[in-house]
Amino acid sequence: MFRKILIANRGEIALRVICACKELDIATVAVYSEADRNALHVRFADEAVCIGPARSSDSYLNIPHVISAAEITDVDAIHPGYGFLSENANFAEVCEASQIAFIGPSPEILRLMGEKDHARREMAAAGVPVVPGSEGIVGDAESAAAEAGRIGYPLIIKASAGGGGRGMRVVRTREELPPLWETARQEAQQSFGVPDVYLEKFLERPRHIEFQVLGDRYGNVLHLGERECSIQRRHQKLVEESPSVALTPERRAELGNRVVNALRKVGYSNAGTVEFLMDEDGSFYFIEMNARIQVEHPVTELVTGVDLIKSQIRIAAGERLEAAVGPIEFRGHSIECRINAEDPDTFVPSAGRITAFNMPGGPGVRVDTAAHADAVIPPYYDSLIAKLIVHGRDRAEAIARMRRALEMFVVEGIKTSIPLHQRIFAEADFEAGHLDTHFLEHVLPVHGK
Ligand code: MV4
Repeated sequence: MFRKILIANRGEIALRVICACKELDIATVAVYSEADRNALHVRFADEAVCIGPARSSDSYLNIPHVISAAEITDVDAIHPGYGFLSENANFAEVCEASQIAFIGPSPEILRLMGEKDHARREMAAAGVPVVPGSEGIVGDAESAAAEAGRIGYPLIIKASAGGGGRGMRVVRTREELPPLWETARQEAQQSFGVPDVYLEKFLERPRHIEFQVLGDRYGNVLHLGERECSIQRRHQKLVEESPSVALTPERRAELGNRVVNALRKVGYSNAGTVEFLMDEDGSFYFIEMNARIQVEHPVTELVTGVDLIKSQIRIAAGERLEAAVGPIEFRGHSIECRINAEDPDTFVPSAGRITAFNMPGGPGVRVDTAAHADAVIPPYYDSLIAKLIVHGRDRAEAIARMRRALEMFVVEGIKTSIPLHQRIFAEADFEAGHLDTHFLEHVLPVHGK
């Protein structure tokens, strides 16, 4: 097992990784930017190294600075958390070259999954249903038109290097294709440095459902069920739950098996998430794979009993899957609300000092956060300040717990999304499980777009 791990991240996920290390009796090194000197991940790590100015590109994204911190503290592994360097194949390669274990998939897998058209082709070849679309990237306007004619309208143009919605364009008619194909390529070039785009049939009102997977370094892979993440705005998820009300046990087993078999074929190791869209008619289509631990991993932890971060660490240290994961027991229902430091009506980020802070507790409630009374939320990073996660014997109990926990969650001094979550949990459609990716626009018209 590792002796010492550097956590190349900040906020709640850095603290979450520190929790796992403490339970495994592994020493921890925090890295921090000048804006995070007084952050809790710095306080609770055994050692801490400042890696640069507030801006992410000067600190948390600066590979030489992170590797230097790892070298001088003599760690044997780095946990990248999510975001920042977590899916950066070059970073994983530099870690390997420096004889530091990267707690995540291999650089080859990171590269494959980072090129969405390649991931799509690989998963289709391995028996996972994908959205009907183009064979790889479409390199010129003529082949785009030909492919589009074959796929039919509406369709969606996606950047191969994209993710999180950037570089996407919905095309409704033949006439719209040439200009939108051009702007999508320009946006892809600007955002990712690569102009490559591909085409998919556009699904109008899909659900977003993803499978959590774990693989070891010996070819073993398992899945830990799904998460329903349909409630999102501008590709930022707001509420996630497990299990999804849209899946029967048979369907879950069938899709889960396909996912596991495909990832065995590609040699996937460590934690990952396979994203699907579910059509109105119940069909499932793979869209992309996230080769990292995700923000919403706690809902899977609460319904399976598995500690995903400890599993990641054990797998990276060379343990076999069964030992690394431990017993799995699917039980009850879990829901997470992402509490953001932002105006609940306009979604404008709200940085500043937290003057009062009360976290809910009691049966079935978990809060993952690095926020506290008197903490200053800097304006430089993601606005997520806490994850409120509940567990209940069934969905109704989980919803009741979330409602009372939201009521008992007090954050003063900055604006938060708590009031928005309270409106979501008051909706009849939410209670009935009638969800799709347009839920927010239709249920809360002011919050559309
Ligand atoms: C789609 C889709 C419909 N059809 N792909 C959004 C984030 C990225 N992971 C994939 N996304 C989507 N992919 C096909 N073939 C719908 C979404 C989508 C979406 C698209 C445009 C505007 C808002 C959206 C909200 C959620 C999902």
